[in-house]
Amino acid sequence: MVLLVGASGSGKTLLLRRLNYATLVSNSFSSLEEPPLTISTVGTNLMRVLVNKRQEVEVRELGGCMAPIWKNYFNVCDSLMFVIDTSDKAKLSCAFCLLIDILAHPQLQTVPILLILNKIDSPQKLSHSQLNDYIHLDGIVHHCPQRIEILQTSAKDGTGLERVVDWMKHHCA
Ligand SMILES: Nc1nc2c(ncn2[C@@H]2O[C@H](COP(=O)(O)OP(=O)(O)OP(=O)(O)O)[C@@H](O)[C@H]2O)c(=O)[nH]1
Ligand SMILES: [Mg+2]
Repeated sequence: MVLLVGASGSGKTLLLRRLNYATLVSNSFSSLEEPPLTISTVGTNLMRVLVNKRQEVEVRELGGCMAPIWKNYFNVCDSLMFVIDTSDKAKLSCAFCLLIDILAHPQLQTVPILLILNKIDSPQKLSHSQLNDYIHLDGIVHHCPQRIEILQTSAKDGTGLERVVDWMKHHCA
């Protein structure tokens, strides 16, 4: 089981729907339709993603508003994906606090983690190096015991989603 977490509005539900649709229905990450409307996840949202021809992985999104009880799911996860909205400077400090909490949690010390810098299609997006200036992202990653990878995505236009599936293939299957 993969956990998908991140602040409210960072794009988890859209990302998960895209991954589910692209791997199990359309078999393509390009020519995506307009993003479907999403509503804030109050609770959790479980979907399957096909990571290779025969193997499906279950991904459970935990809504941002559920952050105080995310920890109740840490004992059932093999890996974790954390989504950051790169287009919203005002919410970066919230993302930072949530991320630090996750990385420091005793049950997650050996869990592989994918940091997803989402919404890179947005004109307001902050680059990886700007995120380093704001929340010292590479420093955080460098000082953690977990194996952490960072990918940039747009759940809106599909950029980077194949690489997310690739990561899942190696760390979740
Ligand atoms: N421009 C752009 N918008 C995105 C992207 N990903 C998600 N969004 C939009 O961001 C808004 C919030 O997306 P959700 O997927 O509902 O966010 P969430 O992380 O699931 O939020 P919670 O369920 O409240 O925790 C929606 O309007 C999405 O269409 C992206 O890559 N680019
Ligand atoms: Mg959601």
